[in-house]
Amino acid sequence: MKRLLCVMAVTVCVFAMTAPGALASVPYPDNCVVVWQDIEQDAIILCPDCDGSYLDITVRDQFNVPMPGVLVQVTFSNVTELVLLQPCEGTTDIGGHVNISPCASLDLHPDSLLVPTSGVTVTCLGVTLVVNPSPPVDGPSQFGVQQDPCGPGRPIFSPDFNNDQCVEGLDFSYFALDWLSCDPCSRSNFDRLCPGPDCVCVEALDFAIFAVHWVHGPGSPPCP
Ligand SMILES: [Ca+2]
Ligand SMILES: [Ca+2]
Repeated sequence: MKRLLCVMAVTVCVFAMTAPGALASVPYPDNCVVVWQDIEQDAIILCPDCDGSYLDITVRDQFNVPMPGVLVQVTFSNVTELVLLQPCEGTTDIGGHVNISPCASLDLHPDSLLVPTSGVTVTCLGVTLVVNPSPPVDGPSQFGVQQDPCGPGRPIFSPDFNNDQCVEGLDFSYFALDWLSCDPCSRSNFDRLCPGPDCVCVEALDFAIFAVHWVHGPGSPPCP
């Protein structure tokens, strides 16, 4: 009997030691929400001032409980022209929520007239939450990420074409070179639209988006 009690006591101790680990919270992708916000027709627009498209992320565990204080990281792939100006990551708040706004420029050759595309992966505590996050359900959906005519992944636009981390005159010269051109995948076709009966893809609405970011750059004042 004494021996049986001893075995039971050891069993209880082992269970008590292992149970917390077994019940530890881990991010559970099916319970997480990751969507792009402030995008144009599924295309990502990134600015060196970090005020372009952003990822709206909520992390929940296997019990559907929000996970506060966990680091979420975003990585881009297959886009050598993208220059991230700081780590693309953030820590969730008490509700398990974080917005991550990539701060980035492009480093395009003047002759590279087409927008680059990229895959995007969001991870938390070593768990992949999602690959190629989508816009909100009621958001833009002109192109699916798999069948985007501009390439695999999502188009990555930036009004800072030349990676001097300032949206200024040289960028305007890139835009002016593309003005009234006819290619839906033009690096300057920020809204992805080619309105009207004629093929004009880079026009006033694209300039309006470009102008929003004029003289934007990191820091304050943003541009030297
Ligand atoms: Ca620039
Ligand atoms: Ca356009």
